[in-house]
This record gives sequence, C-alpha cells and structure tokens, in this order.
Amino acid sequence: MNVAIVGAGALGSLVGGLLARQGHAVWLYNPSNVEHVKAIQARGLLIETPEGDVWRVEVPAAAQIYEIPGPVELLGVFVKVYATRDALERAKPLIAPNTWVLSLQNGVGIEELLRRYAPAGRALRGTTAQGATLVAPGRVRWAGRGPTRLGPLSPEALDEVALNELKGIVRALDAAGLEARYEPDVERALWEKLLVNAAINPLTALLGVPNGRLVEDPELRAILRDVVREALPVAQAHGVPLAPEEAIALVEGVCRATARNLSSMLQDVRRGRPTEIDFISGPIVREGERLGVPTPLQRLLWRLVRWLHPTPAPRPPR
Ligand code: KPL
Repeated sequence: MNVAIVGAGALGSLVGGLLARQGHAVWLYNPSNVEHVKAIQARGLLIETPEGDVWRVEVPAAAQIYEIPGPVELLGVFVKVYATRDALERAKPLIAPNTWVLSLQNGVGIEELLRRYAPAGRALRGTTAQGATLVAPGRVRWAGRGPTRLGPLSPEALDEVALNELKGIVRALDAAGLEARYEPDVERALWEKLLVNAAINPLTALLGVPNGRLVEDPELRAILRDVVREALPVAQAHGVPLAPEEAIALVEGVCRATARNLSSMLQDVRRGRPTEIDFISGPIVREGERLGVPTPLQRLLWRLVRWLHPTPAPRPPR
C-alpha cells in the first residue's frame, strides 16, 4: 500500500514507521520539523519499543509535499487538529479518487473538512490509545500500546468492494502493531474519547500535573469526577452508552494507565504551542447549549486554557 503521513510528529512517525516495517511504501511528511526530517533521511527512523528495543526503519521523509510521489492509497492526517485545513490543502496533490483519508486526531469538529477533501465515502475517522513521544529528531518512543478504532464517516457512500478495501486497511494497521479494529459507529468512538480528553487534558494543562495525579490526589479526583459527570449527558446524546459510574471508571482508568504521561495539552503548553482546547471543550459546550445541558465547568476550563494559551482557531467561548 502507498501511504503518506501528513504531520509526521510523534504519533504520525510511529504509525508510518510501523507500516514501513511491514513493507508498505510509506512517506513521512513534516514541513515544520525539518531537523526531524533530516535525521530520518540521514539514518532512518528510530523507534524505541515499549519492550526497550530500538528498531531502525528505513523510510523516506520530506519537508516539501512535491517530493512525495503521489497519489497515495492512504493519506494519514496527524497534524494538530487546528492545522487540519492547511494540511489537507497542501496534501491535495496526493489525493486521487481511490485515496482513503484517515484522521486519528484528538477532538471533534474536523469531520466536514475530511469529507470535503476525501473522495466520496473515503473519509475515515477514529481514535487511538497508542502513545508516542518524539524524544529527539528522528527518534520516537513508543510509550504504550492501546486500541485503535477507525471507520468511515459516510458508510452509506461505500459499496461492498470499497468496504472490503477499507477492512484491508484496518488489517494492515493491525498487523503493523496498532491493535486496529473496524469501528462501525465512529461518532460514538469519537465522543467517548472526547469525554476522556475533555476531563484529563484541560485539568492537567492548567495544573501542570501528569495524568496520574488527577486520581492520586483526593481533591483533584473529586474535581475530575465532577467534570466527567457534567460532560457525560452531552456524550450520551452522541451515542456513548455509559452510566455515570462507568464513565468515571473509564476516565480514571485512563489516568492510571497513563499515570506518568504528560497529556498532549500539557506538552503543548510546555512547548509554547497552541492547544487543541477549541476542539475538545468547544464541542461539549456548544452541543450542551444546543441540547439544553449546562456545562459551566467545561466552559470555565475552556476559557482558562484559552486565556493562558491563546489558540489560532477563532472559536472563543461565549
Ligand atoms: O489522549 C490523551 C492526550 O493526552 O491527548 C490522553 C488519553 C489523555 C493521554 O494522555
């Protein structure tokens, strides 16, 4: 399979590198981290596995889109969620009528964009619990394994041949080590992950603590639970079938499983980068308004994160 990874940072490089190891023809593209690209060009991509091995993967990398021979069969979009439109615009030359466009990005709100740029029915969306950190240019730490779920945003537009092709992609991602499963209900999967991110990411970013502290400290744990309880009815309206205690168990379980991790939002804050808050708290507050579900805690978290770390997307809370 011909693959291009647009936004080959930590997770994108890991996914691309794992596919390349399986023999797929992968290109990594990263216009904003030229050092990373140069390091991969010079000595390959190094992947530190969760078991402590280091794999060296020969995979071509580019900082300019025109260097990549297109079109590709699979375009993986791994940029920060607020940079999706730019990334898709740049990647246009790689997209042909048979290209699948896959996003495993955090948050909710880019689905229309993906539909617009992908050929009919070929926009794929999903979530992953795989952990990756860029430890040095050209070197990615595979910080932890976890399930990857993906499916089509417009399943009704796919015939059986296309659906089988898509299931082949899921199998390829699974064989590469990503624990990938076909997800027929993408919306439910996205909103379940959104609930987790909306609870953990703003709190850790504002407090400057690793994920585990949110359950180890009794006061923070009580706050975390309140945030989950408040957002849950909005997630339920989008198909998440969890009862309050189950939702709390899910979020606390992620805090424990990733106890020493810094959330992606805290990492963004520490690196002085814009955060993804508009696509995490934003959908919960807006959907809450539409549904008549008050979400004052989420609104406050959104405003505080934005106040501390302005984001480029013009979506301020009201
Ligand atoms: O997805 C994450 C993130 O940091 O964005 C969690 C699950 C919170 C892990 O850190």
